[in-house]
Amino acid sequence: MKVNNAEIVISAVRPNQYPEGGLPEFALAGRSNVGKSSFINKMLNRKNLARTSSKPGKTQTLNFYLINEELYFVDVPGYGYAKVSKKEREAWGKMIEAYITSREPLKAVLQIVDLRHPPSADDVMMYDFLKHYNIPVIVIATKADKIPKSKWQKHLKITKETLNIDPEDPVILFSSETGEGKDKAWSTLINYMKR
Ligand SMILES: Nc1nc2c(ncn2[C@@H]2O[C@H](COP(=O)(O)OP(=O)(O)O)[C@@H](O)[C@H]2O)c(=O)[nH]1
Ligand SMILES: [Mg+2]
Repeated sequence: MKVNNAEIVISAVRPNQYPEGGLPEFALAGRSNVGKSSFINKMLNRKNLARTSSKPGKTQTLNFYLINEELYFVDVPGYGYAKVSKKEREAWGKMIEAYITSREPLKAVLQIVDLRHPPSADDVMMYDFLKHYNIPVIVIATKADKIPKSKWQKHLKITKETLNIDPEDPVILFSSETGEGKDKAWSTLINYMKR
C-alpha cells in the first residue's frame, strides 16, 4: 500500500461524530503503551501523526485517521492502565462497546500485543470480547525488535496459546522500530477490506 495522504479527521467522543461515508475501518485495540500509535505512524510512514507517549492513559477519544480517502484507522484509548478511576473505566468500556458492536464499516480490530510478554489478562479479555461479538481480529505482536530473532517463533507460540487463538485469525509479528511485518500487515488489511 502506498500511503499518499493521511490525516486525522476527528477525535470523536460520541457516535454522532463518527465519520459518514462508509469507508472501511480498522480499529486499534491494546494496552496503554503497547505501541498502538507507533503502529499507526509506521504503517503511514509518518513520524508523529498519531501521538506516541511514554505516559499511558492519555487518549480518551476515538481518533479517526483517513488514509488515501480509502480507509480509516481508528485509534482507541488503551486499556489496563491502573491509574484510572472506576468511573473512567466504565465510561471507556461503554464507548468501546458501543463502537465495536454497532459500527457497520468496521472490518476488523487490530489487537496489538507485546511480543516480549505473554498477553495479559486484559488482552485475553479483549480478544474474547471481540470473538464473542464475531468481530474479525488481526493480532499484531509488536516490539519484535526488542527480542532476538531466534526467539520470535517461541514468543509467537506463547502469544497464540495464551490468547487461545482461533487458527483463522492472523497473527503478525511487527516492529515500529524496524518496519518488520509492515508489508504483511498491509496485505492482510487489504484482504479484510474486501470482506
Ligand atoms: N523498541 C520499540 N519500541 C516501541 C515499539 N512500538 C512502540 N514503542 C515504544 O513504546 C512506547 C509506547 O508507544 P505508543 O505507540 O505511544 O503506545 P500506545 O499507548 O499503545 O499508543 C513509546 O515509547 C514507543 O516509542 C516498537 O515496535 N519497538
Ligand atoms: Mg497511543
